[in-house]
Amino acid sequence: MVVSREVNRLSDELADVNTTYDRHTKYIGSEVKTLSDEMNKVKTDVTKVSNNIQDVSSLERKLLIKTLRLVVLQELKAFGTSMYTFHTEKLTWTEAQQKCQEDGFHLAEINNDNELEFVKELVGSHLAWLGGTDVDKEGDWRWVSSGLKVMASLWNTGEPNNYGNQEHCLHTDYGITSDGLNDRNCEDGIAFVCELEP
Ligand SMILES: [Ca+2]
Ligand SMILES: [Ca+2]
Ligand SMILES: [Ca+2]
Repeated sequence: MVVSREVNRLSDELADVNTTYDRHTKYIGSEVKTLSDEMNKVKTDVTKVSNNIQDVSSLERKLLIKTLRLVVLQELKAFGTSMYTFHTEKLTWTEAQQKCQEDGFHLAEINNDNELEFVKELVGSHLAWLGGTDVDKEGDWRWVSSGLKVMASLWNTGEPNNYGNQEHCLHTDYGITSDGLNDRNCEDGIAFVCELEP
């Protein structure tokens, strides 16, 4: 009888050990699965990041080659810390801004009198778009690249006049009778100046 009781007890204990073992095995199995899922996620993230880096470096390479081309062709002018390109191709204000942005530039923003003199020299008597507009709020002239107000001293006498209620874009106007900036219909096609800030 004693032996049989002992056998029963041992057998119960063995059953307990087996249950505990099963529970632990299941737990470890699920932990391993979680870890392996996380590892896979990390691997995917690493692949994504490395693809992004490749995209960025190929984009930078393209921009660098474009910039070098401009330097070689002597089309890139430097003033202060910025670089500029002057385009005689006649585009609307929006098209001109897009063209500048393709090269990482924006339509030029005049921040002081010296920069104005430089741009004046660059464009000569060409009418050329700059990056100012009052399209958001009539009469509130702003540079789109910084959001700063356009200095009142930059305008030609009598401008901006918002002629026909249709003049919301800013351009250079240095002619026989003009010596400053003018507002004009943004849909007109004229030359333009792009600026690249550091
Ligand atoms: Ca500027
Ligand atoms: Ca206007
Ligand atoms: Ca005008």
